[in-house]
Amino acid sequence: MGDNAERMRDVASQQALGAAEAAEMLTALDRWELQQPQCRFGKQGICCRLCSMGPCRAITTSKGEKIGVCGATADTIVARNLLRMIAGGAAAHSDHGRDVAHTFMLMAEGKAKDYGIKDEVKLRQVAAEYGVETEGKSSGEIALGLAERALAEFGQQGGELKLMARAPEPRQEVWRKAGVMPRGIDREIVECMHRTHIGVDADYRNILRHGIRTALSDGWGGSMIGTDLQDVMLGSPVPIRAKVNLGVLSEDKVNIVVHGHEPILSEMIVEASREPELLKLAEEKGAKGIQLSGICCTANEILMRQGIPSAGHFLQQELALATGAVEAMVVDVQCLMPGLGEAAKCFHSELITTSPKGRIPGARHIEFDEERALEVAREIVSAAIEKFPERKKESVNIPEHTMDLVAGFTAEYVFRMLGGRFRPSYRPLNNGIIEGRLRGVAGVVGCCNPNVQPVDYGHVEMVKELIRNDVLVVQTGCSAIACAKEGLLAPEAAREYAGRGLQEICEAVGIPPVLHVGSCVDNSRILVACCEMVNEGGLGEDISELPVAGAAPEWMSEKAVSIGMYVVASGIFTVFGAPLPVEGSQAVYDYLTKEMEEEVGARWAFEKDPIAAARMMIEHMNEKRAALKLRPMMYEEKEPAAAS
Ligand code: SF4
Ligand code: MSK
Repeated sequence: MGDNAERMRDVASQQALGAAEAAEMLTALDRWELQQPQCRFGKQGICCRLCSMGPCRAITTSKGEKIGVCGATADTIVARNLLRMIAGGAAAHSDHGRDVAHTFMLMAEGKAKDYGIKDEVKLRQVAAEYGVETEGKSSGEIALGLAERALAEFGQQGGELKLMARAPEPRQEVWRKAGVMPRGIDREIVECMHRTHIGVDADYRNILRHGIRTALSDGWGGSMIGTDLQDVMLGSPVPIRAKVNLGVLSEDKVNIVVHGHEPILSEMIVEASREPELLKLAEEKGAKGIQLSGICCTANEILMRQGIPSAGHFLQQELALATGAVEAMVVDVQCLMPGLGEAAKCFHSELITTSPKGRIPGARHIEFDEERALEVAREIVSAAIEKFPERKKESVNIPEHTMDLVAGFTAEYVFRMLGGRFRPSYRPLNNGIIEGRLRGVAGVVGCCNPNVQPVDYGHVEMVKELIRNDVLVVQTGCSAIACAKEGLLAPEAAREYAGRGLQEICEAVGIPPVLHVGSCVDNSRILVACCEMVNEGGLGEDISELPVAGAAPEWMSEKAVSIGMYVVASGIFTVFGAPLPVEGSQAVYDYLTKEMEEEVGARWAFEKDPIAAARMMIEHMNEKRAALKLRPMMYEEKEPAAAS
């Protein structure tokens, strides 16, 4: 297997890769090497197995056309495959949102007694948007009304999703005109599956437009509902200091690592892990306490709200186990590697699945029940404690590295904070852009992927290039964790890495140049922040006029595809590192990278070199600034940096 310094960027992960090798534990990076060379047809999106006349690879005929047995062209096959990816991603986010709404309903009905209303202001604000009567009503009554309306969005059959109305009016008109306004969340996802069944939709543009509609139902529907109701029920995050990387695991405490995406159970595990009885039990078993940490977006959720440290991102899940110090890894849904089952067997670690939707062979299953949430959490924490005596000291290898970060920024809090506590407003942010102190805002999000090595290279180099050119960066998901490990999410990073204009703003307000806004569903916060920027005035009438851009330099999941599509469809130029699997169709490629601009005011781009990709984003912001006739930037643009 390769040189670990060339495989992963951070030293802690390199060390853990060494520990995995010593324990003969295969990681995703090892399995990725075993997969080389990967299938060219799959990469180009021209492999179809939608019916059993196939599987077909779009084969070139004597007339030069690429077709499958049924006559589907490469354009049709590529578009259908992409639509199914969007359906998968939107389904994952939206089912998360549905589960949150379901728990919210149980809470409002008094059945999920361990939950309550933690953000009354947001409850009233969101309820009002949904048309729920708030005047003279108790928070319980309002919550019940909101739960009913939010849940109804999933099964809605016609009309428009409620939260689409958060977008500026011209944006809504763009969606209506293009025929991509989502009608109901589940409806759009089901229709993806219908249209891609053999013999239905063969027009690639028609297929892709439904992809846009489905992705919008994720970003402005399922994901936004998830974020909003989580904030109301679990509390809206506020900036909080914490630590990140594998070194957050403890040598002498019971280590519990929560992993996946939904904070509903993990919030309860946080509570249980602080209970005196369980701390006493841990001591009785010889531990000095309980160390809770997280992986992936479950980590981001409890990091944002509780300051619980993050042990790492998607490609560090097996590495956390390789430290030999994890008593229990508790997983819910999404981004859980099936390989965890085998990895856990190399040590004393217990892998605990908790969702009926996400079971893994070899794992113990303790099923979550919203109506007994804290009780289930206690059971899980006890199970972890019981494992502590089995830990073998000689197998423990915890890398020492950790990094400080500040997380917990939201659309409501962060930009208003720029306006100070007593004058909450987006005005200072907009003014910073108008005056040329800030070039614009970039959302850099998404996964990490063994296709980009050393892992994290794409995120870190892109973000450094952006902030040194006075671009404020907002992040979610694994991208945020990757940059946090590098120290980019600490306030001190402004002085070290940011351009002078961004530095002045960060120092005046006391924020890092890179803001952690949450988990994958929380990309909806970025959409809301863009709406607020437009509403504040001075930067055009629509999101597509803003000097903003999006990126996912190391994307891998279907969710990332859905996110990319709804971000572009919301009017934001977006660059992915590796191209989507569409290169088998020039027509689909052109639709995404050119035609979408005419239809929705923004387009996709693909660029593997993260610095070159950052320059594309900077160039885009410069063009938008020029179109808005904003003042020239106060400080000069810098020449592209050499990779660090
Ligand atoms: Fe082949 Fe058409 Fe069946 Fe796809 S749907 S497997 S292209 S015959
Ligand atoms: S966890 S979807 S690897 S960002 Fe949200 Fe990370 Fe991507 Fe999963």
